[in-house]
Amino acid sequence: MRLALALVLLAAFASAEVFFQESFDDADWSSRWIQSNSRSDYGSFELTADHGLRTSQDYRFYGLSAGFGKFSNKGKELVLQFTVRHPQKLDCGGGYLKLLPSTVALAGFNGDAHYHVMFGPDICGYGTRRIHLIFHYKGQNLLWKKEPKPETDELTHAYTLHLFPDNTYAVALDGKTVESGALADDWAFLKPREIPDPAASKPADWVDDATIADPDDTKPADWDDHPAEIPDPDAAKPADWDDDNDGEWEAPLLANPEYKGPWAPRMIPNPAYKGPWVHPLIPNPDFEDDASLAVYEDIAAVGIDIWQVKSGSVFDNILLTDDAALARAFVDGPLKAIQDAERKEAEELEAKRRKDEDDARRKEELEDAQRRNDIATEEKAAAAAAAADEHDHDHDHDHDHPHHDEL
Ligand SMILES: [Ca+2]
Repeated sequence: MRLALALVLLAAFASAEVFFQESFDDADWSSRWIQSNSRSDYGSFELTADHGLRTSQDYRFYGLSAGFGKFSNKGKELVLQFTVRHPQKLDCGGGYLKLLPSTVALAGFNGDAHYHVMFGPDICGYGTRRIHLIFHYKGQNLLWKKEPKPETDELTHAYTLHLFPDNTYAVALDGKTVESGALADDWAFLKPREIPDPAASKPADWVDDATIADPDDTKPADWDDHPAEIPDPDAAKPADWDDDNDGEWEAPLLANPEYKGPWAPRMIPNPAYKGPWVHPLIPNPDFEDDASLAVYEDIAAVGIDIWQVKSGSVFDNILLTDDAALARAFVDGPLKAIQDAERKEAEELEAKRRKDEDDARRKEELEDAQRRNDIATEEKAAAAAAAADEHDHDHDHDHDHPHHDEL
């Protein structure tokens, strides 16, 4: 059915160019993907029952990639979309893809390999929860200045990167744009257009003070008439105070409510102040404009290069195309169906969990009641036995000490 849908979509978007598409729905997927041998202890991927690619071992690096005929996104839109699901409640691990050039030998693909773009969610504890979007540019991997949050629930989510030929971009999560803008604004592709003029410096006589003491303000003559502290008027000399031994009695001091504090002249705006000094800018002689940011002449493979603490993440529905409508059609159609099915499954699991819990509690209550019943029965039996024993004892007593009338 999915294949039929894919064909319908392809027919509807006949002009679309699909550079790579992978849904792991046929048995040949493993012939298309190359397991890296860069490490000997890579975690292995396995297919899920519903045909997704799942990480299957905890505390492992994963290195897998698939090549395709190389293409350039120069002058075209480029859309990279894929789904990833973390049903294991991912504590720490990557869920992103990389676009690779043909110069990377896929059999040795690893974290050091050159890549064009890295895109997708990255989660580690509560500290790292971001959608990564890294572009390689002139020898550097540029980190995104923005850090939009990924989904951290257990549903399948679609991450979509949309690059436009006018050096703008948009990133969507389940079809909803989470960030967009100019590449030059959100990554440090270009050097700043302007720099502070190195020939300019703050004049030595620049006035930094916005306010000054009012020279016309003078201290009132009676300002100091009220000291900070005064003797407590309510204090009385103790009756047993001995001036000879204790010295002359003085009342303890209190804060004086009349005291006005140290005098300071009022402040007024400084007529000489011209505002903070601003370093004048000049055009940056090192600035080089570039009309083709994030343009890659040789896009030839998609790679999964991640670390996972708790495995179970499922990658699927990878699409690399120049037609956003094709990506959109997946998000609006199949993705909604996938998520609905997963919500239903989660609800059923939850209902089953509750039922199992109820059953277990009821069983325990029954067993508890049975135990109490058994104990009561045992106690009753023991009491009866004790009573009988007492009775026997009485008889014994009778035998040992015959009644007087028997004597
Ligand atoms: Ca699939």
